[in-house]
Amino acid sequence: MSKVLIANRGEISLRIARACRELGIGTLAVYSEADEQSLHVQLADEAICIGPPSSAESYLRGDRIMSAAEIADVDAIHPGYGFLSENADFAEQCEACNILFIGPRSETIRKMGDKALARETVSKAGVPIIPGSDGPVENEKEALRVAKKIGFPVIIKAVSGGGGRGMRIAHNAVSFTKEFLTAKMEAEKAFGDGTMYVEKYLENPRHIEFQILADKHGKILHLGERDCSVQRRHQKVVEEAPSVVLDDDLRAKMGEAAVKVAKACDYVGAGTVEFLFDENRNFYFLEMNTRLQVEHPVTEYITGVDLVEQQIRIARGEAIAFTQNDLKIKGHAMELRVYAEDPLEDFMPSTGTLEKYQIPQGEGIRMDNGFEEGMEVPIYYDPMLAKLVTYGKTREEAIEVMIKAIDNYIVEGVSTTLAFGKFVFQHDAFRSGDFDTHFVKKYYSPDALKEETEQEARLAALLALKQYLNDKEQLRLPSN
Ligand code: MV4
Repeated sequence: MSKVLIANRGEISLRIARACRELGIGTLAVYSEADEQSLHVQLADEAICIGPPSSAESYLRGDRIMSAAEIADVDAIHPGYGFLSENADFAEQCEACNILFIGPRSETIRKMGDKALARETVSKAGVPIIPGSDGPVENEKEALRVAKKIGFPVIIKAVSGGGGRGMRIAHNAVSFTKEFLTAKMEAEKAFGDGTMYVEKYLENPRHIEFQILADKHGKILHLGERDCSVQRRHQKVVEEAPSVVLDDDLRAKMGEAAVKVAKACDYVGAGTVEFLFDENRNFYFLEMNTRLQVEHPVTEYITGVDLVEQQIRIARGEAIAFTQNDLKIKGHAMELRVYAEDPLEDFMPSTGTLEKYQIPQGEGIRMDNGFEEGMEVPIYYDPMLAKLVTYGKTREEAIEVMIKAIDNYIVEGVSTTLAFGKFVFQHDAFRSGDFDTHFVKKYYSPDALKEETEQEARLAALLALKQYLNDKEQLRLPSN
């Protein structure tokens, strides 16, 4: 493998380019007209413009990306996350053109992309799934029959959904049909596919996902879990590894289940098996993500494994060079996704110029960042600025490093979610580990954030005053 096309932008594009460089592999960046000045274009060895700013006309255009791959004569394409990363047709085109797709085979992506088929596959492999319909339901009548059988509340999901879109909860038979038809209509509009299935609704689950790696020689390993329970409207906010709720025994059991899932779909590469985890410590398969995830750095911190390097080695046919037993979880890592959004204005995207942009650095801090001072935050894409990742020997230490790092992260010109992140890390429920997927809804409000920020400002003013008075004393300045 001598040249890789990176079919992405932002921080993940930089992350992949660095891994390629370390392995002595050349890189080709692709970019939209809005990204001409961006860091991912500057860092790559070569770059090709693939279209106008909108994703639909650039980063989502498999045909244009394939043309760039042919022109520059690359050996492989790394899709990153989002965009074409879970597009089975694109992976299939790569296969047909003899370009390595750095990810699983197209059949695997297709199978796991159909959420009902994924459930069936996983269940056959002996991994627990949430009680629900056997495959998709024909219509609202059949769906209601299933709902009555498994008992309310139930959740209605789209077979082509995932990540929370096209989902509806029904609490009783009276509201069921309306919710079902609304969800179906939304799914038709969003995915062009209104095929639905039904599951028992778990009320207060935690979201725990396992990282797996599988090579082309049949070896499959898991790299422990990430707890991604803190999210806001299906958008992850904070991720950590390991989870406070698992012990070694349960970690081994869930890890084994994740490996079974990977085996059941002939997985190759890096993947993630998502589970819901309930109050009775039961776990259930939710979905499999057939890509590198945004939050992969927390796993890298606690295992010492470079996941992008492993993806590349696996794609070029190497066997994984370590065993399950070699993998030891050490310390604790936290990730905060920093978005250009205003937490006081319902997380409205905030675009503009980064008038000031100073990122924190130091022991136990990793910044996966895509921006520099003076750059514009474009309106066309996901507003994530960076991932702030911290490490400590203990969870408490990782949190302390995180809070200091947030304080040393200076952004002016656009609003960010940094203060919201600090709110999470300072919250008793988060610190005690007693939280679930409803954390943000339960505890966050703009007023709570304002209150905390004001309290901190008062404290800072008091400290400054005290310092001033001390200094005055020591300097023996005349007091008038
Ligand atoms: C669920 C659920 C409760 N019960 N399924 C949301 C995203 C999509 N991947 C699946 N999701 C859920 N499915 C059953 N049977 C609750 C959620 C859910 C959730 C899951 C993980 C992380 C955050 C979440 C927030 C709200 C709902």
